[in-house]
Amino acid sequence: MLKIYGVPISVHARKVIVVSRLKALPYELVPVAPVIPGSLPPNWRELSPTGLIPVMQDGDFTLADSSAICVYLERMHPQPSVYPSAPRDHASALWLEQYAGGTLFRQIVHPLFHETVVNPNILQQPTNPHRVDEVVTRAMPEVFGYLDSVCGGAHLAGPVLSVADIAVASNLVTLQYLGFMLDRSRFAKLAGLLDRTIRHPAFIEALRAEQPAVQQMGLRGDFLKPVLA
Ligand SMILES: N[C@@H](CCC(=O)N[C@@H](CS)C(=O)NCC(=O)O)C(=O)O
Repeated sequence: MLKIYGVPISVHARKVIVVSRLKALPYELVPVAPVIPGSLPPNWRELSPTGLIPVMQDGDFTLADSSAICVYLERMHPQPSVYPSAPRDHASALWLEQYAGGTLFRQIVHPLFHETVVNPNILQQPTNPHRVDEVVTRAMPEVFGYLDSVCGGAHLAGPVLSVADIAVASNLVTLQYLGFMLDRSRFAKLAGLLDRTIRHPAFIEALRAEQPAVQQMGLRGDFLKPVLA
């Protein structure tokens, strides 16, 4: 059975979890939260050279990057596919997955998670309101505006759900857990994409399974009530 090291509320771990569920691959989730040093297994640096989650083990094969893991799962279990086959759709899916993990995560979700959860609850340091304000007023409009502009059809890249939709939605879910709700009137197409993506049965299962962790961490899971009802 696949082993996935990480925590389900992690943007990148969730991407891998949703892809595994979509492909009906059983997995064992081994809880590791890099921001909580006590949660790291003794061989953590061997498993994850970057120290980041997720890490996947398939027998004696280990991978420590969510994009590489999703490609591996796709090659090992091609159906249902999460990578479009048409060249432009395929390239767009890779680009938007990268944009989600790079720009959307690094400029928005990561700093807000650190300011509002890690600093006050784990490091016992105050939240920096200026940094939060900077993210909300500068980065968010630009990044959400771009993503909204590329939401042309039902999915971000090609005719069916792809890794790009999953990557973007995973970021938006964690962001909303932090209480930063997507402005649904300003970014209506992006909101529609989020709604469609998280209503995929594999995404719903993943979200349902992570709710105990959401509650335990005191995060805001109320926006998912209609989806999980
Ligand atoms: N490129 C990596 C990024 C992984 C990543 O940034 N993971 C975050 C959680 S979503 C993490 O481990 N953060 C811990 C930290 O920043 O110390 C991937 O896609 O797997």
